[in-house]
Amino acid sequence: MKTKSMILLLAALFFCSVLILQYGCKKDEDEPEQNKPPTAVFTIDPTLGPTSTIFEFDASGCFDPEEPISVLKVRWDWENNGNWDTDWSNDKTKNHQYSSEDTYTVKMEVKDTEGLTDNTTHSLTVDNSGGRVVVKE
Ligand SMILES: [Ca+2]
Ligand SMILES: [Ca+2]
Repeated sequence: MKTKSMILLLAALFFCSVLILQYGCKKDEDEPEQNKPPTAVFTIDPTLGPTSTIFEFDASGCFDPEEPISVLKVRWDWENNGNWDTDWSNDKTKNHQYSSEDTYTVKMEVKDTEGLTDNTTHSLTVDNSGGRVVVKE
């Protein structure tokens, strides 16, 4: 009777070990470390001004599910012409001045350390009229 109990106990222990091992392995398969892309966010201050304006661009609102903002890199295209005007940088703020009046679309791209990216655009207006409305009489 005692031997039978021992065998049952050992069998139970073995069965439990197999279950634990299987669960452990399965858990690893179900939760691979999957990197997700960052999210591009930036602000422009001001969004309207004359050609003397030094516009300030701030991408410190960017975020990533896995990594802190300090390791994310950003780059800028001041007129969204497809040519990046800055190199990748950890510095999230930039200044830029426009030499001619126009409405510009600014594009910013953010990249995490594994190379996943996101980008977004905002527009600003360079206008030397001072925002005055010209009224015709
Ligand atoms: Ca990421
Ligand atoms: Ca450009």
